[in-house]
Amino acid sequence: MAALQSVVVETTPFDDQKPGTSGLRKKVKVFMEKNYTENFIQCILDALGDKVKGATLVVGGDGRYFSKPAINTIIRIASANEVSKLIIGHLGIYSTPAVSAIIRQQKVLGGIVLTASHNPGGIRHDFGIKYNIENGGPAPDYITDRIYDLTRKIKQYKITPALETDRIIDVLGTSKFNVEGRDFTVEIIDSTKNYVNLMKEIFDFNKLRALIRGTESTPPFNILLDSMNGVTGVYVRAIFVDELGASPDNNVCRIVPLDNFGEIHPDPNLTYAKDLVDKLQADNNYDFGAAFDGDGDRNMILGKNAFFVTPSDSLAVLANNLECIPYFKKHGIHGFARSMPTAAAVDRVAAKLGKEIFEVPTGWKYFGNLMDAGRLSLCGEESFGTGSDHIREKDGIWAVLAWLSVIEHKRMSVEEILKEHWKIYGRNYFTRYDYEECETQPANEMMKQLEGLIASGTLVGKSYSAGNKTYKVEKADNFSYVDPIDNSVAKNQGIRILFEDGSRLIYRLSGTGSSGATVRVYIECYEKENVLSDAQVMLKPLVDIGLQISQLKKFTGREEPTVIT
Ligand code: G16
Repeated sequence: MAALQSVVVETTPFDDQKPGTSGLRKKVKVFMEKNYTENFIQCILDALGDKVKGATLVVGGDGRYFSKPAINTIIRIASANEVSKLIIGHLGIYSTPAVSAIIRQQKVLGGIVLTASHNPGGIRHDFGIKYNIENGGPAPDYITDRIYDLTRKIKQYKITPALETDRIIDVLGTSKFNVEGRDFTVEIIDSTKNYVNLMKEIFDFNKLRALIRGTESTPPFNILLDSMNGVTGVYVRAIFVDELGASPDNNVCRIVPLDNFGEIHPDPNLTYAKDLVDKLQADNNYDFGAAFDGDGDRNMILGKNAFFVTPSDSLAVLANNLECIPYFKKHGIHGFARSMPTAAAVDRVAAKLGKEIFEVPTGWKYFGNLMDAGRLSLCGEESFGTGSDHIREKDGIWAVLAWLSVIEHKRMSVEEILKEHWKIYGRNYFTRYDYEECETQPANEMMKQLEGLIASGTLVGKSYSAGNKTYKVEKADNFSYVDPIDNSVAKNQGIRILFEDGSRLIYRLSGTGSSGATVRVYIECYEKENVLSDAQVMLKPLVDIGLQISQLKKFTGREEPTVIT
């Protein structure tokens, strides 16, 4: 085989390649700009230093528009940078949790994940690239900071232009190349096999099959899973239809991954997964519903008649019932964790069970060290993320299997399980207001104004009233976190206004958007006895106070949020 030659291409830096909460996310047309994708890929490899030489990396993503050209670029650049092997999901498809799983199973250096997660896809919408490290989790801040630094200085990238990539990801199998005398291998593998095996090890599939199919003495438990045209479709088919006997006609929907997600917003919340909500409300034969996002790490859980489980409650309920899942019987239950804006329901479970509880900044990457140190078994975020230490990403399919295991074990409906939980622990009412695509400058000014209020010290001790409620501020700060394992510090992770009765108001700017600013306001209160009220009604006074303190309407010009969760 004649050796292929690599070349060095001169380039200039882009000033907007700072990775956000989970990787670099931009409009497709930005990634299409000359050298934009090439620069970023080269900087990821440079950030890894010498370790990249001779290394194996995993590549895959949610299959959104621009995935194929991006994979071809990665193949050519990796080969020129002395990577020895790429393991790529068939057709470029790999859910984010499945990438995490295969990185761990194959014990490789890391992976490049091509996704903008829950952001819309297609030529007019978003693309994204992120790097996951050898534990299978998103790169920590020190690596993404290094990548960003490099993107601001890059002068050249290396590439093997003659390496034939056309249709390479369409066919399972191994291709070998000689690049300047070195062996370079591309292996295209089935994207589901390893992940399905992992789920079989974690859960009792026989019990779950009996739940879904029914038995002589129990009727089928009727589920409806909505993949929202995202990547989970292939996993839903492999696990729920092929393994657990769910009906491909009645129990699953939108399971063919589309590169534009069928022009929907693949974000599993009450606004963007309204189709599923409507279906469950219209047909009370369904006992359970769940939706997933584009790359399969987020989940939304619904009960009969679309009874909504907040992600914060979902985490707490799972924490309280983990022992019915074989994986936790085998590995034990260590600590729990949640991101700072996530309601504190799981903290109460941790206290009762005598487990450690951690509060980390928003971003799954902050859970990784705790898991690697054996101090964290289960964690979650209000942003529809739930997962465990089986991998280092949140995992939508896992969350549904976990919920079905709890239901199978308790023989109760979703609503009954929640009501029982609130009776024992009280209820952390929670809602999140999103103001999407605001202008960046006024949104920044609003945050600055809040910073100023905190710095002035005038908030603490002040009382605010709305409706028939009065709340007194106990503490106000900009959240900062010291990682208990490596002592790294993450500052400015969200404005917190904490009230004497435990209620909280949190303000953050989203780190996952591709343009403009999305303001998120998180509102939480706790009730010991009054647990069956409507969350929006309960939280209305605090919402009004939150809008008053932030002057959100004045700064953003928005009368109403885009999404209420
Ligand atoms: C990403 C991270 C999550 C995080 C979320 C926050 O989610 O993986 O850990 O909670 O971003 O988003 P934002 O900064 O917009 O509030 P994903 O699903 O987009 O990868």
